[in-house]
Amino acid sequence: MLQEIAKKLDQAAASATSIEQLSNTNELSLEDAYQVQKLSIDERLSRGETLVGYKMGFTSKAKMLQMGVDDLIWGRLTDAMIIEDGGVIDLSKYVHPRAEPEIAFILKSSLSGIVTKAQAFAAVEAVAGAIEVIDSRYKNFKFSLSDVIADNCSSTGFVIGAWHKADSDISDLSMAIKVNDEVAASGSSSDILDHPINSLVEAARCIAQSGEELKAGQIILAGAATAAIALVPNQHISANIENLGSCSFSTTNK
Ligand code: OOG
Ligand code: MG
Repeated sequence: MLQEIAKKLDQAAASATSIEQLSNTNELSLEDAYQVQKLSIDERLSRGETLVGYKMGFTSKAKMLQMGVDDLIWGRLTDAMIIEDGGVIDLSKYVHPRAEPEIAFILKSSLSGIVTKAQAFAAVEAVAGAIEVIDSRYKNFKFSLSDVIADNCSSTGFVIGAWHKADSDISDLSMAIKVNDEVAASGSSSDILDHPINSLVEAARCIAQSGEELKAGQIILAGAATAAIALVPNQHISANIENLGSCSFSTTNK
């Protein structure tokens, strides 16, 4: 049964079509929802995609308020989700995509289970500003907590800006997302669990519950600092993050 749901979600993502919320007929336990997520990612891995890291979700008040959900969630990132900085995304490949400004970490050593902030910092190779493109496979971008977890936490793409030294101060950086050079939403890196490093600490803890660990070379997205912005044709989307610079992408004309 979980395998069937995983295939349905994988197909919905691959074909950019929306489906009814699972919770309308059958509310999964959180454990089953994470199992569905894993099985649906296994479908992608069996097609040749590779796991490149993880993303954290609902790590800021702005996101929790926008989506009406108030628990941390995590999803998996594959190489097929990488959008080049300055690249163009084809809107026909998404259901109803949105973009949000994030902070990314790349690790130089593994992190697993309960770790201190100091241990998390020590595992970081570099930090960067990033944009996550999310796309719910559910109608109207509405979901319960278990729905969104099963749907790999709406993961669909991400842009990473230039990498900066691991000891860069990321405690309280202004973060803005711009549409065609106008600020559409802004916040601070401190809006992400008070400090984005706390998101990495949480990532290590949550992912260990599924028997996995964060590994050297993997990328972790700390979660958006602001609400997400709906994508439409002909936009230039950029994230400007104090001291970390900017990164961007554009949308196609339809
Ligand atoms: C779920 C993903 C949340 C974040 O950064 O908080 C997330 C969603 O909003 O669809 O990626
Ligand atoms: Mg996000």
